[in-house]
Amino acid sequence: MLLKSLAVVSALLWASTSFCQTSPASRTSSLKDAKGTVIGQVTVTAAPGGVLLRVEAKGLPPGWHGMHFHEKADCSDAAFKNAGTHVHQKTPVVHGLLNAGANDAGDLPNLFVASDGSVTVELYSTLVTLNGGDNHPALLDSDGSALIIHANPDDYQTQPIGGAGARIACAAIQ
Ligand SMILES: [Cu+2]
Repeated sequence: MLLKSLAVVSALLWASTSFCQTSPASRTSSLKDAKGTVIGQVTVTAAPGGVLLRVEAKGLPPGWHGMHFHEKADCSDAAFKNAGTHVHQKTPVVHGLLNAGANDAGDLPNLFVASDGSVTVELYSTLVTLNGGDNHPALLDSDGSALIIHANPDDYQTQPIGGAGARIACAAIQ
């Protein structure tokens, strides 16, 4: 009987603590192409030591594309130049996930779009945070940030953006 009551009490305690847990902070934004058409969705979720990024889109050119976090939550022009350069903390910015001296916080792995133009991916970056901390730049700083998809793949080495070319899709993270 005592054991049974203890089990009930611990079950109640477990239930109350799990109800008290808050879900992790996240932001979901529309992904737009150069014509301003919404072609998908980007979600960034705060994770211990970084962020989890989910990209879901349709209507992109098939194949490999560079993808980075850019400085500002501004996708207002067709070339997406208003989004600024990559998110960074140190200058000069050295780009490239395969570059030994890199300090480019906006760096991300390439995206592969299927032959039907669709893509769904989740990945993790330890180079930025959603809200700050860990001495890494915050995506949700005063002017926000943007996820930019480029026309070509990022070679992860050459400056300033690994040869990724034009900006073809943009999501304002704010
Ligand atoms: Cu970029």
